[in-house]
Amino acid sequence: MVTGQFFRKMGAAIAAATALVPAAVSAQDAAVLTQNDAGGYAEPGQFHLQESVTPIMDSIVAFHDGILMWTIALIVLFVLALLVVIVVRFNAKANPVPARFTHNTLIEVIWTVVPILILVVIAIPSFGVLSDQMTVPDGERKYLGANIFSLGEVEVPEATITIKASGEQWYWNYEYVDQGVAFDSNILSEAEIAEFKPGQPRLLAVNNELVVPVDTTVRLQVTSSPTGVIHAFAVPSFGIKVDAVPGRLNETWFNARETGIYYGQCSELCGKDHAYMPIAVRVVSAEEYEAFITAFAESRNYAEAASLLPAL
Ligand SMILES: [Cu+2]
Repeated sequence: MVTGQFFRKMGAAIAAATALVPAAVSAQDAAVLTQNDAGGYAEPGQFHLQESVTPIMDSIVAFHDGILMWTIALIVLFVLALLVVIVVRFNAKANPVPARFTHNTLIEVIWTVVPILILVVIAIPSFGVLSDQMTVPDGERKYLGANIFSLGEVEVPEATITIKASGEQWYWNYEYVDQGVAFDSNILSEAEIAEFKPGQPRLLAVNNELVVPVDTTVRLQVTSSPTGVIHAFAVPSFGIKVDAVPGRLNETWFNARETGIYYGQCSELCGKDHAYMPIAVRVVSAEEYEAFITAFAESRNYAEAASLLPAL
């Protein structure tokens, strides 16, 4: 759709214009960035959203760069113009005798109705993206993808893998539901990163990453330990964020198209170590995943199975 494309391009231009200050990236950071070149976490000094690797994040980026940035920019310009008019025409010198009226029915109706219309225009694609996130693909349903104005553009294959992420105090537990095997994922200290996973980002690197195959639809069930508290599972590059609630099984999905490690964080204030329970999802090739999951299901030993994957 031509208008959709135009709006998206202009929106991206506005977003880029706000990022005039270049990101200050030191040589050390640059090394880390190349290692994770798929953009699995926010870079130092970053503007704009993290790089997208899923259809859901594509639609979020399109929504943000398109209709949302346009709406915001036009409202800002309009308010600025009103302020300029007021300053120039209605200052004490230019307008010594002010008008005495206090009501104007027409203008009051307009400034009530127009914001409602703006919200409706924003809400329609927003709810489309939201329902996409919440509906696990069955192979039939169409998804919005990078062009949220042409409904039904992206096809997503049926979910073939089910993973249950459970928020614990304070780390994540992941279960490969089909195989019935689970493991804990804990944050690494800076010393541990230097020793075991050099180059991985501070406060985001974990000992055991969640391993998933590329180009595969993963059904993600999210919950919290029965005696625990509410957490939230969020991975920005995937465009997912779901509450992890004790006694409740929430569901979302992702289908990552690039290999790499994608980081996220608990996104519900959950207690003393809320900031120290990062999420790391390692997307590998189908063959690598097959070797990993077969070994893990057999040995029930994560470290042993993960040693089959290429070194990080
Ligand atoms: Cu938490």
